[in-house]
Amino acid sequence: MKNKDADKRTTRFKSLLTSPELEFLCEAHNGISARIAEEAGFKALWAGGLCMSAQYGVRDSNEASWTQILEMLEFMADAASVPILMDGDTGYGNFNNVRRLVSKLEQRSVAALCIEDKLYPKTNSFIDGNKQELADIEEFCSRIKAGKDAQQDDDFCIITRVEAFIAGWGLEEALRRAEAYHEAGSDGILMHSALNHPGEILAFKKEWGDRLPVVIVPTIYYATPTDVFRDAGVSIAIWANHLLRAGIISMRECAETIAREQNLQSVEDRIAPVKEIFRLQGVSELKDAEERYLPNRDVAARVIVLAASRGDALGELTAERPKTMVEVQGRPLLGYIVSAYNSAGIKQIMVVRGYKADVVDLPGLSYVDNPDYAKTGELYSLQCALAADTDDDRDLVVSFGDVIFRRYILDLLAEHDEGIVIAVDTDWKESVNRGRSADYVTCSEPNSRRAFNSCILLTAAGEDLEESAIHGEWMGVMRVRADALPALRATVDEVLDGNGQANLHHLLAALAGSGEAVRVVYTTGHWLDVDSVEDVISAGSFT
Ligand code: SPV
Ligand code: MG
Repeated sequence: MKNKDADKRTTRFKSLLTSPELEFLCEAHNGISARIAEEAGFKALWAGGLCMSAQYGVRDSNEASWTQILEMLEFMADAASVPILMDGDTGYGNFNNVRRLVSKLEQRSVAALCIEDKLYPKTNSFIDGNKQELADIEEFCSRIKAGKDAQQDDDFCIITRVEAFIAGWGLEEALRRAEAYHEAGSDGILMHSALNHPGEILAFKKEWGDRLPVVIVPTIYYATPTDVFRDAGVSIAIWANHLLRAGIISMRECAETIAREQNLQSVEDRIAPVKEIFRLQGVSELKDAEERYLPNRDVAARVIVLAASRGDALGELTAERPKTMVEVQGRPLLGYIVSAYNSAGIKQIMVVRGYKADVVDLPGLSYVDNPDYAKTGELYSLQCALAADTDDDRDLVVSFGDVIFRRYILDLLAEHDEGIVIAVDTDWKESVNRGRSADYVTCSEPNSRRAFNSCILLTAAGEDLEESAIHGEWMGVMRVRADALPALRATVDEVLDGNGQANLHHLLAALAGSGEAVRVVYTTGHWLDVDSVEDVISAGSFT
């Protein structure tokens, strides 16, 4: 269950503040630093004005607007699950600005706010601190009261920061202010000091006792052993700027090195791998979510293109190259095939090569060779590819290196849910008339208007079907859904076992015969099987 009360970030922050233990907050200034600090084990984060403005490249003088800071806080609260204490500077104005700020922080799951008793626009405490003017106590108390009244969640905390020591006032002023803020409803006092020892802080704590939890920022008195704070009963110590300072050194070193060396070799091992960025961004969660939410057919399929044969009928045209590399208008057939797939969003294409394998070398494809191409048929090439590509989580499209087709045919195949879907051309008579061998099919129903909406299944396939039994010609494109891949693999092996020279129509026939539903999508034209020199010429007008 999300958002259980005890689990709320406000509640978690409040219990850190009020626990008797000394707790630590680490600075973070954007989403990725928030995640890094959380992973390092910090139970809460400090969104400090100094680092938040520095990451925008501006001064800690309210140059970044409060909404710009808020925008970044939203990313931080999304990136980390631990509570965040926002350094709200002076509250960006008077009581009215503070109450609006509190409600916006609550809306963005920021657990707590710290405001300091100075005037807007503020300056960082370490820049001429003793020239800084403090707020009127009564007016500042109205900021605290309005903030506390505005909060919806009882556990939202407002920490009040006393700048008396910074501005050069003494212990008495520090105590007077802290007590006034206590009475105004503050949940804790952040007592700041710019000395290089904890003298002011310890003196305050001694007088203050446990009236409210005390928070400190030991940036300048960094050398003080932490046990000193623990023994004094401090509630929270904030490491306020250390991730940004670490980043500055690392980034500068890296930038200077690669600017000087003009290559990346000497830095590569000293910087986080890109995979680490992905991990911090939570890329794996997105992958899981895609599996849960995206319909399978939207996951781009992978492709096997069978292109091992020479294409003897093309004569001289294939003396130096296989048919798939024969050029039409200056571009090989394979190029057109790849374009059709790419435009359907499919990039993972494996090509089975055989004849003149080394000539088949278009970039961006993967290749597997069928060294026995001269003695084997199409199905053996498919088996070679299936052995090399075992990624059966994704649908597979199989087609030929000499068949070009319009991209919409791929979309048609993807529309259906059956395990195997094939595109069948109803204009098969042309092939019969030309006496060319083709992969004819018989289906559960011939094409007709009535067939438009029915589920047509393949019942037989072959090159020598009786004309009276032919309903169409397979276009040489088939889509196999991931869950049908085991059946496909088994049938490929089985058919090849009986016939090493089997072609794909043998596979189709075996699948249909085995009861595997092979869905037929009827269509007409918009594809070309390049078998002859005339076909190459036609291909010129097709494209
Ligand atoms: C900050 O981190 O922005 C602080 C602490 O306010 S200090 O920089 O010490 O003022
Ligand atoms: Mg600050």
